Amino acid sequence: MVLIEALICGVLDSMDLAWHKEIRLARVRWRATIECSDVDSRILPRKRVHLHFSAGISLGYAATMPSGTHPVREANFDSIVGPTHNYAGLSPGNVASASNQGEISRPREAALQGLAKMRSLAELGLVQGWLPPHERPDLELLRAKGFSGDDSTLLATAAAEAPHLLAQASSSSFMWAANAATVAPAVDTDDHRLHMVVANLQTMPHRRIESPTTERILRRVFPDESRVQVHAAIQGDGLTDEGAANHTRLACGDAPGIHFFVYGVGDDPSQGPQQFVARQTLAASRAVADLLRVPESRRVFAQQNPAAIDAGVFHNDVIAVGNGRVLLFHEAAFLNQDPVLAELDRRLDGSLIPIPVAASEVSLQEAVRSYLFNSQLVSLPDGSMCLICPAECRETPAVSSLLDRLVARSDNPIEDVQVFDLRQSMRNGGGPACLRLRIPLDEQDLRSVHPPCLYSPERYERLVAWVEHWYPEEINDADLADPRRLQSVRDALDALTRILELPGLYAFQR
Ligand code: SUG
Repeated sequence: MVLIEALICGVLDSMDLAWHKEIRLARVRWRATIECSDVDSRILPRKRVHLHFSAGISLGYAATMPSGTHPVREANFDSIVGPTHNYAGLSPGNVASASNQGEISRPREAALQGLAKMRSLAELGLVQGWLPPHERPDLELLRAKGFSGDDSTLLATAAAEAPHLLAQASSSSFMWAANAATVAPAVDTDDHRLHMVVANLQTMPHRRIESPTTERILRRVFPDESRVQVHAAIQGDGLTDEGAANHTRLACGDAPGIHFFVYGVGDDPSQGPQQFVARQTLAASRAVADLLRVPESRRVFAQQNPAAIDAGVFHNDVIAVGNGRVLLFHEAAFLNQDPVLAELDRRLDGSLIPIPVAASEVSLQEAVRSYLFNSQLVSLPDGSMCLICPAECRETPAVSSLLDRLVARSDNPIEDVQVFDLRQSMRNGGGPACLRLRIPLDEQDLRSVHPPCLYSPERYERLVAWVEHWYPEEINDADLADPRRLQSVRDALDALTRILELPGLYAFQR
């Protein structure tokens, strides 16, 4: 005889708000203990059994659901790490970037670690895509700063006279795709199209150069403008935007989601961090929400705790992660935490599952060191959730035991933890969640994606072989100034555009 605790959940929701309000007929949630005989306890899931019941509801749902809306599935698009991945200490306020400045980097290992994560997520049954790297060094940045001459002269003079500028031009920071854009799926927007707003990344000089290429890439990967609208980065004084790293979509099942924007500084700068810069302003978050065409009723704005920014939490995704109805966050994440949570819960019709982590369980420093909150929290095809963590989480005892407790506890849907070695990226302050852009797609949206940018085992093998062929094992400063390296990067990217069927993507090809 085995006892199973079952969380029985049924929600009758619509994708259309008006309809949803009118005929909310059933929201049922109760716990029951079920006795099962003749069941081998070893085959039972460790935690919970989700019993989905839809009989009697689905008919009405299908009949009344507005045409043109379809359930969305989250796709993760990871950027492929670039061949000049290096540690230049370019991001003050990012503890890992500052402390690893000048370390020897290993671009080949970095790219293979990223690809291995992509394959694992695809094998878990998730929709996975990849985005091509940007060309680096970015010679346009050097020219814009007054350097001239042919490519070799440019590199040599920049290396001699402005090594810091050459480091900025050479960074592979585009690899953190969570900073590429902010996304709202069609089900959430008032024109029923998916919208993406490219992040302007204005705060850090080495990241300011990313947005034009990001925009070009996203337009090529999502070419059907009738389904996906890619917006250029916002511009204007005080509008500094770092994309999805400061944005979380929460949703109850297939219902329209709510959009949680977390900013570092609002209208009163004295309320911001004292030591490090706040990279996201409230004005920018508002402008992004407008472009995303998310109705006011589905927007929530909250200020990050300035003390957390000063402790190295340069993006909200270093201190909180959400998925579905779940928000996992450190208790030091937000200013005015209680009203923020109450607001999120209210917008989710009382269904938010908050998972606060107390400083007594995991200190802010341990959170920053382990990147616990930069885990990806994903829904698996069986409906359970899994945390995709960096290896550093298991090496930080307080975090490791928290992970075990989270999985054991029955008050949340996290049933598994998977650990990945992403150390090359982590040393620059980029964990699993930084490396990917979440793009919730319905079936037709998915069909409109440029197919070679979606995971397939064959193309994965080709990408691995491509990395192994072209990427240097190690990189040092002198390599970045070497014109032969620039040529090798271009040859590599040229080959990549054949694998991904993106001819003419790069400026040097046109
Ligand atoms: O912007 N690091 C990146 C890390 C971005 C992480 N992204 C998210 N949290 N979503 C940054 O600080 C370091 C580059 C260097 O120092 O060489 C860097 O840009």
